[in-house]
Amino acid sequence: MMKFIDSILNFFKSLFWKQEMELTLVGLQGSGKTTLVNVISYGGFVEDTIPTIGFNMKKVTKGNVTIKLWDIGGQPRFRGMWERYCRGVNAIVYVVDSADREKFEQSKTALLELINKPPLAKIPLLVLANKNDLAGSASADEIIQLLDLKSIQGREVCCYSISAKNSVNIDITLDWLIKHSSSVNH
Ligand SMILES: Nc1nc2c(ncn2[C@@H]2O[C@H](COP(=O)(O)OP(=O)(O)OP(=O)(O)O)[C@@H](O)[C@H]2O)c(=O)[nH]1
Ligand SMILES: [Mg+2]
Repeated sequence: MMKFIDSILNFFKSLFWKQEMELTLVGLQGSGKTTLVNVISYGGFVEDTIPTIGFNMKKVTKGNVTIKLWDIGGQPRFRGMWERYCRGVNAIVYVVDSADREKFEQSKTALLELINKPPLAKIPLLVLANKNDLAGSASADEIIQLLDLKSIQGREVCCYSISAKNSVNIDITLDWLIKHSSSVNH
């Protein structure tokens, strides 16, 4: 009986308490954006990702939250589109290959160029130091220092070390993201 009442309560809750959010994933090519989207939407690692040409959009539902994910190609020819797809989103997710130290400087420049665009002011930023399963990968603290994340002002900034491949810290990533969703009235 209690179970029955519980399920009825949950049903009503789901009718009235729905949230939705929109996120954009950016970062240099090969940092693991599409892999991360696959992990979030299918719950597992899909090996054969090909470089994203332009962008992909995926809608995922986690509990009462519907997340619209914009996954943008990281190759230089697509970087001009990053800003357009970041406008008005709940959060910008910036993915860094934490094992590719030679690219940190380039990654930092591309990030600063993006977030300094006036229409993107105040949008919360989550930096993900991906591929922490690889030897020699930089920790979250190192990424904060090397990408000079402390110098970013006027918005919330957070950095987690993750592995999309091994599903490490995907739970805290989703928690952070869901905290930044907005309520929708039904
Ligand atoms: N070891 C390891 N490899 C990963 C991880 N995440 C992604 N990769 C690999 O990194 C390569 C690039 O991944 P993608 O997800 O295609 O990268 P992307 O950022 O979408 O690249 P673009 O679409 O070109 O911008 C693939 O071979 C992935 O399997 C990870 O956490 N660990
Ligand atoms: Mg991709």
